[in-house]
Amino acid sequence: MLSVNELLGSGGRRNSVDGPIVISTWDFGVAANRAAWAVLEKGGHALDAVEAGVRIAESDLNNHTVGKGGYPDRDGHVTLDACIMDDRGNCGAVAALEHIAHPVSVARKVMEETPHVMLVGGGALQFALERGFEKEDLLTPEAAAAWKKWLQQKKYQPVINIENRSFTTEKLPGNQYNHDTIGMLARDAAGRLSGACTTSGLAFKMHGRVGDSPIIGAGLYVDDEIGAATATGVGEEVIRTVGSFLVVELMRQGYSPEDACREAVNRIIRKKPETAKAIQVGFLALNKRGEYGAYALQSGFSYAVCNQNRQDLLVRGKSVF
Ligand code: SD4
Repeated sequence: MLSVNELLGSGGRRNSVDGPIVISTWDFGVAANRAAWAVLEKGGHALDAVEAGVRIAESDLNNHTVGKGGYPDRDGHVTLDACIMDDRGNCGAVAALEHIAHPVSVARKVMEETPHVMLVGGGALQFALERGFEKEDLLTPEAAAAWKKWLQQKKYQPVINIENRSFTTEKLPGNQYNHDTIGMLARDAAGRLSGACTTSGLAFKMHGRVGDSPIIGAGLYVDDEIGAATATGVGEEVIRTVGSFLVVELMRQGYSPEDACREAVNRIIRKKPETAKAIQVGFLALNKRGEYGAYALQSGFSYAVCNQNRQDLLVRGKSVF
């Protein structure tokens, strides 16, 4: 994987490309983007691209974060949150879903085959099984071992940038007390926008806790007239500020994607200044013209960009702190 941070990191307020583009959160976004690109380069729909893309992160057992292999809640249950949204305002979500390795695909079925937007817990599982999804044990031996180790101290403290492998200043292997999320945004050859977001949520959360990731407007928002945004980090602060919707609305007012993300981050700081210093939240945005940008509370956030010029770009996100 190529780590390039200088190309877009400085002065690039309005990075843009012609043609299809897909962007996604964190280092593992590079691999996920490739799967999305396979759809986009053939002229496929942005919705199919984002679903295919984030499924890569969901199936990666070494990613103790998203899908199978994710760290469990404090009672040992792996509970998954995901949502998806298309260019026509259609959206679907699942929250606190257990035993299904690809929650984003269940979310898409909620969107396409029910009159609802979100199904949770046992109801979401029932729906998934009815639609033919396989019931699996999602708790891998490695994740179970991490949970048992955590139980010895039971300290619940999300670690900043646990998602990041490239730009962090922390040594990561011991920092297993958090999770990461993949948020992905795409514009296809026809100019249509879509997005998806999927996670196992914060590690060792309370049973039943739902973060921002499956909540339309918080973890993800797409408005085909304007642009799309997604969030990662401590979901409570993203929900409080309806972060992704805010980013899209700021772009509607004329903000560039990067400036919109920065303003959303500043909103978190203004509401909870002390909390904001101790946590990570990052926003990623793409507008209708294919311009993209990101901003985070803390340094160490990264995002991946894929387009016709280059499929493996990893960008260091700017930050307030
Ligand atoms: C959550 N936002 O459940 C997710 C976690 C996350 O990077 O994004 N981590 O709050």
